[in-house]
Amino acid sequence: MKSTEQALAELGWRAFFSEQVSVEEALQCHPVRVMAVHRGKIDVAGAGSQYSIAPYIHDALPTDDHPTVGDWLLIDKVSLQPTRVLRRLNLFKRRAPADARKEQMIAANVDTLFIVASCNQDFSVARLERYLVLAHEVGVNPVVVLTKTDLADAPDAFVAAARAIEPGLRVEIVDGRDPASVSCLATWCGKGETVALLGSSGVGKSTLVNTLRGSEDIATQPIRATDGTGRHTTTGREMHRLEGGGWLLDTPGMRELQLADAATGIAEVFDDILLVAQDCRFSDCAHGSEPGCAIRAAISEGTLASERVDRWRRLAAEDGVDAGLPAKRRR
Ligand SMILES: Nc1nc2c(ncn2[C@@H]2O[C@H](COP(=O)(O)OP(=O)(O)OP(=O)(O)O)[C@@H](O)[C@H]2O)c(=O)[nH]1
Ligand SMILES: [Mg+2]
Ligand SMILES: [Zn+2]
Repeated sequence: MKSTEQALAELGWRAFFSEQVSVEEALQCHPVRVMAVHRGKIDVAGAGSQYSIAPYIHDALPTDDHPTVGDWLLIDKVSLQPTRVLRRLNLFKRRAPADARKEQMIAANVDTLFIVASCNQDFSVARLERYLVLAHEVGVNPVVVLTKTDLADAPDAFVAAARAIEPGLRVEIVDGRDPASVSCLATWCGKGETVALLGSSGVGKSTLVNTLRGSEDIATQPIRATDGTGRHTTTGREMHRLEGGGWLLDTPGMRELQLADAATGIAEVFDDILLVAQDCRFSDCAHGSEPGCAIRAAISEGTLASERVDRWRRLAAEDGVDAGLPAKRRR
């Protein structure tokens, strides 16, 4: 029989979480991980137990502390009410599509992010960059997973376009329906590891989860023939267990990923541009018509791609950070 510690470790429990629980608290409460958030209930799993709690219990928690998928909650052993959400290793969030002033939590306590995109007309470098910015902002290791290699005439072109975004970026290309093809992803899915899948609708996130689990449990749906977009088949965020003990967090395809407070992530993904901008004559250069602009010079010399600079400026403007540069010391 599994010990409680073993069972928790398989759910992703580690020192970072246990260190947050005092001895008295450990006597009164037990930890559970949030497996899924539905409209009417939250599914949780603990050592040897799986159950749902009603969302009304949210009231018992401070507002900032609402649980999201991947969170660890402490549950009072007697009342079976959650007492608090444990501090997170990391938290994915975005601006809510309906209200830009609000943030929406996507997932917590993730070890690896699979950024899923497909090798068809839906492929977009700008979108991949957005997800990469998010991964860097959150501090989670990203892996770009390009699906539908079987449908592409020149799959290598998609891989090259993805690799060009960032030196050293991990890019895997798969037929998401083929177990042998997706086996390259198993390295990130070890016991107790949590992998979140993000990407547009129809790119094949749920298909990957099904294939990696060797089951057909999760609903998938063909994309629209007209424009290659998905049908928003998955509607909730949910963790799925792999036989080897890892966890895949499937999410609904996003129409748009509006970043929230992503200045750090933007600076990391576009560090090549920021490095060049340090040579602009003016520290507040907007890289428009200022004299001595190193960005414009690099574009005309062909060392920076103007499309990439445009995409950087768009993201930076959207994020509300100065598209110029933090002030630096000049000689
Ligand atoms: N040919 C081919 N089809 C694929 C591949 N991966 C996924 N598909 C198909 O693409 C369609 C969409 O796949 P889903 O897994 O539903 O996509 P999703 O990303 O989960 O979409 P949402 O749940 O709407 O976000 C399905 O018909 C899959 O069979 C692949 O590698 N090759
Ligand atoms: Mg899906
Ligand atoms: Zn400039």
